[in-house]
Amino acid sequence: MSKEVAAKNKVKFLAFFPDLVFELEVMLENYGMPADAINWFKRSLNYNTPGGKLNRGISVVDTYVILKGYKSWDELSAEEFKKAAILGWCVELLQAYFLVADDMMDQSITRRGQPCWYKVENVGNIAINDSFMLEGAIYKILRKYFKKESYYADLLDLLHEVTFQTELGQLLDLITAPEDHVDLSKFTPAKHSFIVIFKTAYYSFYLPVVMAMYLSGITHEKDLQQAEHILIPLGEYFQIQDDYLDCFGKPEDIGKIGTDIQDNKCSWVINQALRLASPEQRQILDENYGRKDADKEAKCKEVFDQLDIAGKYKAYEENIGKELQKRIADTEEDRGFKKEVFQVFFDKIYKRTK
Ligand code: GPP
Ligand code: MG
Ligand code: MG
Ligand code: MG
Repeated sequence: MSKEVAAKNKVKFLAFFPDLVFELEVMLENYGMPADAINWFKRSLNYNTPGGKLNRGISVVDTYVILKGYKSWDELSAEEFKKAAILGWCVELLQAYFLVADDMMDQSITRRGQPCWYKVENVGNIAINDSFMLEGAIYKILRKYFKKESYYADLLDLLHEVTFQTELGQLLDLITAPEDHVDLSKFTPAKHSFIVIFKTAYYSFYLPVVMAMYLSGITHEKDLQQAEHILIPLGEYFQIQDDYLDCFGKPEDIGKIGTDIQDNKCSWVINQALRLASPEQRQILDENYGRKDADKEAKCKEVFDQLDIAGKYKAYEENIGKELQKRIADTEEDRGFKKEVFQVFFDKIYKRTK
């Protein structure tokens, strides 16, 4: 897909969001909510949902188009676009819910080039309830538009399962990174792998594709398994990029300021460093990692540079790229599934810098 077509699709997808905000506004009016509360919710929806790359949401529509054998979004009927776009926005609402809460847990400062929602004046801890309501919005919308569909229960089950998986990943991410006690020997590649697959891969990669599969009726058990076989390692790679960019990316590219070193996170970067460090370098990491101190953070980055973690990352990226391409090539298409679904995802994220 050309950049121009992708940009045009993004505009079309974005233009649908205000309709959903309006639907939600009417629902709150029907509960008798006062105007200031409705406005608060609208502001939270608009601040937290549409500002990112929208890859996850748009990929529901892209995947549906490919599975139906259409050449472009132009072949979608109005009804088809609406259904796919609603599911796409449900993924974006799920993401908004996670990010509002994650930024509080990670004590982050900025997100998508603006202050994190809890950092906005007069928001603070109300952001906890706002995050719950972003999640609740998903189910209000699905109830309105999908209740009569044969796959409604499957959709709900999928969302609940994937949400729980994400929470499991988040739990392990958090308890592996205690604020007051740094113990780098608790980090292992296996733990890292579990964290990133559960906190990111399921909701970001597996969820949007399976939603589009339900919508298009291509739901053979073997195809769901193929989706998992490729999308989970693809999502693991995506979160490893996120870990790498947290340390080595530019804030103006990634729209956020990295916090992983100061937050004592079991990230891909520190796991590589622990594998390669000399006893002296290990001691520097033990004494400086996971401390709320910019100078100590810089000392860790010096060790990462000495160990050429950036070079190790480039090598990892080449290898995983080849492995994923092989898995995509091996995808069976006999039941109507299309390997292009995976290829489009791969092309969007391979060697990303933001
Ligand atoms: C991203 O990890 C993980 C999530 C967004 C899942 C949060 C799950 C919850 C149940 C709240 P991250 O902290 O590395 O993301 P970022 O770098 O964008 O802050
Ligand atoms: Mg986090
Ligand atoms: Mg975070
Ligand atoms: Mg991160």
